[in-house]
Amino acid sequence: MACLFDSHAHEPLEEPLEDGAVILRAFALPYAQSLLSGVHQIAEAAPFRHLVTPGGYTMSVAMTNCGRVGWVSDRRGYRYDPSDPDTNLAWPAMPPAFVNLAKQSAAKAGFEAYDPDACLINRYAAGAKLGLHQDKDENDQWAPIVSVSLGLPATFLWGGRKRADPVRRIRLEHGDVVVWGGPARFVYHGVSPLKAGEHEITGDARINLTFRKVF
Ligand code: MD3
Ligand code: FE
Repeated sequence: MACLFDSHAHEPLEEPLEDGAVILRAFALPYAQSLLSGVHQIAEAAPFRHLVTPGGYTMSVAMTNCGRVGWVSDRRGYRYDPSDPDTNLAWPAMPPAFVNLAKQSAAKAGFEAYDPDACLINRYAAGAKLGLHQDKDENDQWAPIVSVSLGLPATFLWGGRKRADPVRRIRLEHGDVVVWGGPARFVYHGVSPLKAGEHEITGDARINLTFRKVF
């Protein structure tokens, strides 16, 4: 019988990446169904949309949010907004399963009392990508960003503190959690164009949750 963890069989479940950053392989696996049903509920109230960058490009990744604030972008810039500009309603609350997983993951990585304000939900279809960037729109620059990968696997690009620093490629699979805090908070990172495929739970998509302490 195939082992649930086959794809990670030759890796430790906890991989330190650098000071402040750790991969928790398969840590979200037991919660995947519950997280995805949360995503579907959130998307009914706050539909996925392709945001426009300040430079005028439409992002290939579709996004929505839950929590006290949500990350949005338009021609005026990037910001955290307490309401969804598409509906003018408050973002849906973070489901308890989201909060619990974020807190547990942060604690495992050594960040106690994590209380995320926002969860940005990214949906990747085949070909969708995220160029190298830093996440700098949060006021708290020490609290970790907790990332949860669901569905199709992706190649995560992990660079350094400068854009020109060498980039490593890491495969992130269904259920993998990555915690980036403290000194690792401002590394450049991105996602290579998603390879087409079929996942038994998410179909043709990859879903990524990123929890953020904004205030
Ligand atoms: C390292 N998302 O939403 S998650 C993003 O897979 C984002 O959708 C990617 O980058 C995704 O901003 C990558 C891993 C991640 C997220 C945030 C980080 C790594 C990070 C912030 C600082 C350093
Ligand atoms: Fe990011």
